[in-house]
Amino acid sequence: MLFSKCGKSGTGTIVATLVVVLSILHPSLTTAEKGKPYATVSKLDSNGDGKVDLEEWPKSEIIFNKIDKDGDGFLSPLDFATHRGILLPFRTA
Ligand SMILES: [Ca+2]
Ligand SMILES: [Ca+2]
Repeated sequence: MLFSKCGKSGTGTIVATLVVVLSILHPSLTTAEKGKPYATVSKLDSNGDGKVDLEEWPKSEIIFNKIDKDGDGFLSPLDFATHRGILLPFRTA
C-alpha cells in the first residue's frame, strides 16, 4: 500500500482514494500538466485572438506548418494538443 505510512487511522487510504476518484472525474488534472496547449497559445498570442498566426510564431514556418494540423494558418490549442499527441484538456482558465 503506497500510503500506508501516512497515518494510523487510515488517512492515507482516504487520500489515496481521493486521488483516484479525482483523476477519474478530472482527467484534465493529469493531461493539463503534460502539454499545456492553452498556455502555449496564450504566451505567444500577442493580438489576443486566441490563436497563434505566423507573425506571432517565433520559430520557423516549417515548424509552424507541421503544428498547424488543420491547415487554417493559425495554431490553436487543439493544433498543439494534436501535435503533441495528447487530448485537449478542459479549459480551466
Ligand atoms: Ca493571435
Ligand atoms: Ca490550425
